[in-house]
Amino acid sequence: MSSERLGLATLDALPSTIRPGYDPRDLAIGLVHLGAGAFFRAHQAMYTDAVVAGGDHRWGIFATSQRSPTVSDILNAQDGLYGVLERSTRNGARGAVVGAVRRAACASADPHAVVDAIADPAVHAVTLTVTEKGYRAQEGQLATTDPEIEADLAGRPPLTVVGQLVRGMQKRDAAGAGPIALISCDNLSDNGSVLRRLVHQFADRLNGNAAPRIGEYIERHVTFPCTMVDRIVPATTDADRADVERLLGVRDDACVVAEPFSQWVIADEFHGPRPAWERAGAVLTDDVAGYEQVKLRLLNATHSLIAYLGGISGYATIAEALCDPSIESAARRLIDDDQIPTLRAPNGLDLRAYREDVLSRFANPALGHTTAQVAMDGSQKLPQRVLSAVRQRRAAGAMPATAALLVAAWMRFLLGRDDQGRRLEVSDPLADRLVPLLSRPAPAREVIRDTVEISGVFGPDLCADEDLLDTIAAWFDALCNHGVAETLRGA
Ligand code: CS2
Repeated sequence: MSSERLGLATLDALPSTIRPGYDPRDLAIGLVHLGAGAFFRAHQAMYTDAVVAGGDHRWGIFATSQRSPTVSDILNAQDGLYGVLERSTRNGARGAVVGAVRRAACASADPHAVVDAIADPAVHAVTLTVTEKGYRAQEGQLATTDPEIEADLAGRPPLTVVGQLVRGMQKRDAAGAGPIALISCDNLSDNGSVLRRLVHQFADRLNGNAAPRIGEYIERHVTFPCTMVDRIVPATTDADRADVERLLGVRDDACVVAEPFSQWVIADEFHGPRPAWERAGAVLTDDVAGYEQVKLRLLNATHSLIAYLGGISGYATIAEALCDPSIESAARRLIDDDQIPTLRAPNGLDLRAYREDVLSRFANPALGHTTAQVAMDGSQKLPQRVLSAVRQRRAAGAMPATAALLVAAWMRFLLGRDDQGRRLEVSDPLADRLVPLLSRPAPAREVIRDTVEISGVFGPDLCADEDLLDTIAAWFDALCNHGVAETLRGA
C-alpha cells in the first residue's frame, strides 16, 4: 500500500467526489475546538465543513487535543485533513475528506497556544467535546479541591478546560475582542448552563487578585448555548485505517468512522457572528432541553445498559449484545417503563418511533462499536442518563426496576471479569475507590449502601431511598451469583 500521506500536497490527486469542495488554504480561523477526538471530527467539524463548502470561508477550525499530543501532531502532519468513513448496514461505506480543521495543538504541551487561539478576535465560538470528566465538576459545581483546578487558579498556564476558557476570556477582555459563544457539545444535562456556572465559578475565584473585571466581561460578551449532539462514532481501528487508505489512495492516520445518522440541536444564543450550521442540517431552537433529555434518557441510557449487560455476558460489540433477545427486551423495558414516562416530547416527537430508530442504529453491525467503549466512565454518565429519571419515578411513587438494573450492572461491570471469567476493560475515574468496596465479601445490601454513599454520584435523596437500594442490591446479587442470562430469565 502507498506510504504517501494525506495532506495539502496529495489533495489534488484524490477523487473529486471525496475532496473538500473548496481550497482549505483559503480558510481563516474563526472557531476553536477543545477535544479534537473522533467525535468532533465526525460531527461538529463536518457541519462546519459543509458551511465553508458553501462559500463562507471565515470558519476554519483551530482544534486542540487536551492531553494527547498524538492527535494534534497527526492532524498537523496532514495539514488538518482527514477522511470520514460512513458505515451503514444497507449501503456499505462512503467516504469524504474534511478540510475545515486548519491547525491543531495539544493543550497540555502548549497551553499558551490554546489561550491565544481562544483570545483571537477573529474567533467567535469555542466548541467543546471534552467528555463528562473534562469539566471537573462535582454535582454541577466546579471541583475546587481538584488539584488541577487549584493549580490553574494559582496561575500556572492552564491545563484544565475551564481554566483555558477563563484565561482566554481575560485576554479577549484585555484586547477588546468582541462577543464569543462557548458551546459545550458533551452529553451533559443542560450542558451550556453547566459550562456557564463552572466558568463563572472559576472567574469568581480569580477575583480579588488577578482579574476583578473578568466576571463582568463574561456576563456582557459571552454566551453559553446548550446543545444536543448525536452521532455514533466508534474508536477508529487499524482495519478502518486500511479501508480509508484503499479509498483515498494515501495514508490517513486521523480518519474516523461513523454511522450515517447525525443530529445537532443548538440553542440560538449568539451575540456575534457564527457559522450558518443550519445550512448543514443543524437545528437552531429555543427548546434544546426537550431534545437533550430524550437523547440522554432514551439513547445514551439504553446504550449504557446494553454495554454493561453485553460486556458482562462476553459480547464485544453493542450490535452483538443487542442480538441477545433478553438484552434487547431489557433495553425496551428501560425505555418504555422507566424513561418514557419521565419525558416531554419536543415538537411532537414520537418517542416510540425514536426508540425504534435508536435500536436499529445500535444494531448496525458495520460499526463495530465496542461495549468496552460505551462502558467507560459510568460514574460520570449515569447521573444524567438515568439517575434524574429514577428521581422522577420515585417521586411519582414508582419503582424503576430496569433503571436499578442499569446501576447494578455498572457496579458489576466494575468488578472487571465477565460471566466466563475473562478480563473486562474497566475505565472509570471512580474505579479505584469503588472496586474495593464492591468486591468485599459482604451481603449485597451492605455493599450497595457503602458504594452508593461513597461514590458521590447518587445524592443524599437516593442514598436514603431504602426500597431503591434493596432493588439495586437484589440485581447486583443476582448478576454476581447467577450471571446475566440467568438474571434476565423471567425478568
Ligand atoms: C455513548 C455515546 O460512549 C457512550 O457513552 O453512549 O458516545 C453515544 O454513542 C453518542 O452520544 C451518540 O450520539
